[in-house]
Amino acid sequence: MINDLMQRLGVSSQQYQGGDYAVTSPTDGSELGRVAFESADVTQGRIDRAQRAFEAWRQVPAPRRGELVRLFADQLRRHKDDLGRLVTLECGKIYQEGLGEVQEMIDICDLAVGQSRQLFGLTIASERPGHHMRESWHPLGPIGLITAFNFPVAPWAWNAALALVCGNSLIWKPSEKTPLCALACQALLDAAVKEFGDDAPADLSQVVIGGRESGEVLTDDRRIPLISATGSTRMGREIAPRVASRFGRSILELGGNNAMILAPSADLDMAVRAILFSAVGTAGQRCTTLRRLIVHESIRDDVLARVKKAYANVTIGDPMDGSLVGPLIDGQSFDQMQSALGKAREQGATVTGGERLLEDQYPEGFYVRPAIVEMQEQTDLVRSETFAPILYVMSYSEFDEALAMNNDVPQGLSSCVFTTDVREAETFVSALGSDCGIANVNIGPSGAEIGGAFGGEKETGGGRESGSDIWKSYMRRQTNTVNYSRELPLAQGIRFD
Ligand code: UN1
Repeated sequence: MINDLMQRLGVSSQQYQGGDYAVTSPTDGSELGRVAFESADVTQGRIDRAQRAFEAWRQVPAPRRGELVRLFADQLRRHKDDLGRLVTLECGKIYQEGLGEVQEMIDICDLAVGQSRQLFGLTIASERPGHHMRESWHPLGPIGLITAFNFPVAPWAWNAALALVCGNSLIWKPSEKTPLCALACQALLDAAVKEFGDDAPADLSQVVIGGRESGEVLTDDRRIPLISATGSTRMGREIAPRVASRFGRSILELGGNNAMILAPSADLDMAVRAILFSAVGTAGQRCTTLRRLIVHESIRDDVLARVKKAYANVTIGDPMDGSLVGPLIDGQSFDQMQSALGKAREQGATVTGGERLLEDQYPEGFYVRPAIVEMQEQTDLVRSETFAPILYVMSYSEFDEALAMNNDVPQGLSSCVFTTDVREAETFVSALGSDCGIANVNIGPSGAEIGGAFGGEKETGGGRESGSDIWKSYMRRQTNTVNYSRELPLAQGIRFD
C-alpha cells in the first residue's frame, strides 16, 4: 500500500527505501520505509544551492511566482486523498484530520496566490520639498524551515507558500518521525515546478532528511536570514539563541497550554462538542489542544457528567477506519502521559481514563483512552505541557479568577471562553483579558483558519505564521527617500554650510 501511495505522489523508491533509518507507522509499528540521514556537508551544499536559487527567483515578478503556488495548489487538490492518507499513516492522526491538514495547505496557497499581487508598501509624506519617501518590500533569502511530527505538512505550507511568492528559496528539515510526508510534498512541488517552466530555478525548494546536526547547520548559517521552527519549547530554547547570535530572525511556534473558561451562561451542548474535538482530537497532539478546562463551580458537576459521557462514546482505534482518536506518536509519548497521570494522582486528582487500549492487537501501537483529570487547583503539573490527551479540569467562582488562571501558565498560544454574557466575552478578548496569541469566544482553542495570524506569546515563542500581514516576515523592508529637486535640504532642518 505504501509503495502505491508513494508512487502516485511521485516519490521514487530510492528516496524512502535503502537508507538505514527506519520510518515506522504509529498505527501499528509497521515499517513504512528506510531513509538515509544526510551529513552536515551535504546540508552545507544545499545552502549554497539555495542561495543560487534565491538569486534567480527574486528576479521573477511576484505575480508570476504566485503562478507556481497556484500550480502547487492544483497538485494538492489532485492528490488530497493520497497525501491525507500518508499523513494518517505516518503520524497517526485520523484520516479526516489528515485531509483537513491538506486542505489547510490548499487554503494557504490560495491566500498566497492573491498575496503575490499585493506585496505593497507605503508612501510616506516627506518633510522635505521635492522628495518622495516610501517603503519597499524585497525578497529576504533562503528560508530555513523546521517542522514537527504532529502537523507534518500544513505548517511547512504556511511558510513555504508565502515565502515562495515573496521571492525566497526554501530548505526544509522535517521531523525525523515524518520524513515521508516531506518527500511527498517536495515531489508535488517539483511537479508544479516542472509545469511552471524554466524561470523557476533548480533547488528552489529542498528537503533535508537528517537529525539534529542538520538542524544545527541551518540555524547557524548566516546565509539563512530566517528560521521558522515549530516544535517544543525545549527545542525553541536551543534554536532561538543560536539564530540570534548571528542576528538572524526566527519565527517560533512552540508549546501551548490552552484553556477554556466555561461560564454558567454558556450553551453547554455547544461547549461539550467543542471540548471533545479540541481535547481528544488528534489524540491531544495539537499545539492548540485543549488542556485546561476552567469551569464555573455552579455547573462543574453537570459539565463533568456530560464530558465523561461524551468521552465514553469516542471511538479509539485505526485512524483510517473512521475512529475519532488514533494512536499516540510512540511509546515515549505514552510514558510521558502515564508519568503526568501518576503525578496527578499523587496530588490527589481524580483521573478518569488514560489507560492503554488495543495492546494485544497492536503491540507496537500506543492507543490510549483520553484522560480527564479533576484537579483541586492549578499546580505546576498543569502548568507544563504534556503532549497527550489529558484534560485538567478546575473550577472557579469569579470570572476574574478564571481569567487569572487562564493566564497563569508559561505558555501563551490559544484560549477560549464559552459564555453568552457580552461583558465576559468582550473582557476575555480585551487588553485585560487572555494573554494568548489566539483568544476565541464560543469556539474551542484548536482548529484555526489560515486567514488569521497563528502563534502565541511567552514560551510559545512569539512567532506568527499564516494569514494577516505575516507575508512581511518573509521579506526585507526598505525605506527609500528620493530627491527629485535641484536642492539638497537636510532632514530636521540642519544647516551644514
Ligand atoms: C499545530 O498543532 O502545530 O489551529 C498546528 C489548529 C491547526 C494548526 C495546529 N490549524 O489547531
